[in-house]
Amino acid sequence: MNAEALKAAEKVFPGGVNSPVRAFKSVGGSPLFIKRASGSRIFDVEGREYLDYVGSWGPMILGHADPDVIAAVTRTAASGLSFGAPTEAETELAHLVREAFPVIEKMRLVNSGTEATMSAVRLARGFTGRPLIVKFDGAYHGHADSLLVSAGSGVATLAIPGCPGIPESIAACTLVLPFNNIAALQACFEKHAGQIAGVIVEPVCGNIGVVNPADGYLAALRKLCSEHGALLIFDEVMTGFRSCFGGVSNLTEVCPDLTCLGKIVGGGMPLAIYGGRAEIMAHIAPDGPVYQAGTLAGNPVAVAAGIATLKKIKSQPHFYEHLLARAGKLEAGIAAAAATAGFKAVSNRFGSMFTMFFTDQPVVDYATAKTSNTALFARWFRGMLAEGVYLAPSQFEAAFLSAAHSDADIHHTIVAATHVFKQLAAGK
Ligand code: HOZ
Repeated sequence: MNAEALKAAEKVFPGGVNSPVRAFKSVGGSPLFIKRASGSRIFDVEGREYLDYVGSWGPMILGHADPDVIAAVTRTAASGLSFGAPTEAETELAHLVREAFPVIEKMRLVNSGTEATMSAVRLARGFTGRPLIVKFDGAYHGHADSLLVSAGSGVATLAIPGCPGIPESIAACTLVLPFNNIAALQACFEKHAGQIAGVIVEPVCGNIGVVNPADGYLAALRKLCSEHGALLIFDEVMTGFRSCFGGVSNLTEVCPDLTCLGKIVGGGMPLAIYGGRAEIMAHIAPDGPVYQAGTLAGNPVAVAAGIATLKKIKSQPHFYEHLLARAGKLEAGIAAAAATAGFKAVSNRFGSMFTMFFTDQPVVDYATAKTSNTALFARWFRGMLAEGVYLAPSQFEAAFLSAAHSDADIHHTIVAATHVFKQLAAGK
């Protein structure tokens, strides 16, 4: 049983989980303990089947246990799990990534999104010789000290006001600004002239729920960074390969100096990437003095999963057309179900990821995301779970669609949503 599995886990793990977002703290109940997954479905230890819109928090764009990815991983694992030495497969993956992200001329493979963003920030400081970093309110770039200030994701979900353990001297080097507010950034650059090393941004926010940039916002960020000699860092860990074979930089033609990738690029294995202009990457050791390393970096099994995933996407010319069409249908169907039952809700979508907020105002930043009725979200989450639909257990996250979600899955989800909203409206 999930409740018993949680009790056992609580004896050995804080909160019974190995990442806080997995606990059902803000929605109530016991987290599902997963036994296996296949395609669009996950199966828990009670033998219940769920339509999964968490997708391991984003990586599983092909669906779970995709046969081609599993074959590549199995084949590669049989030849050895880790060498701590370069392989040709790493270069193959890098070429696929460069093809998708022309802004990444050179890159470094790491193990997690946290490592990628932490290293990109260090590189920005090392390259510019400046101390300050700008991030946006509610943005979550992993859990490195300098990026955990005013963070989203689990920090927002658990309403943790400030994280003990981060020295004030480090937090003070991170300046936090509202997203979608170019005047605030302009003023910040003027106030801290010559001190800002870089601006790190999720070009589409994912960790306060999905929030899209206003028209022209990213271009204005680019312009200000260039004018003030600061690097622009796109954290595309969530958005990379979510809407096209590339990321927000491809769709907007706004070129960041550095880009961070994770999730899909590792096909469900621990792999992430940071990279960008060759001139900047030349500062990374051993070419330059900015140090960053990893025993398992470029792990062959993770690289194999990444290559298999990207190649499979690439081999299907209409992959994103189909995926985005289904995502649009799902989003519209759920929004209509909420409206028909009389709930005020706002739905934000980027490609195949989206979030519904229970509020009557446009959600454009963290402040407006927080106007959502999180108690209602929790009831909606529990209702959907009872219907066999597994959503992220937090208002401040996204739902992810995979290529394995069929039209029948979408239909089933909309029917479930209609039923749940009707029950909620009836006060059940
Ligand atoms: N970026 C994910 C949350 N939005 C990470 C999942 C985790 O923290 O476990």
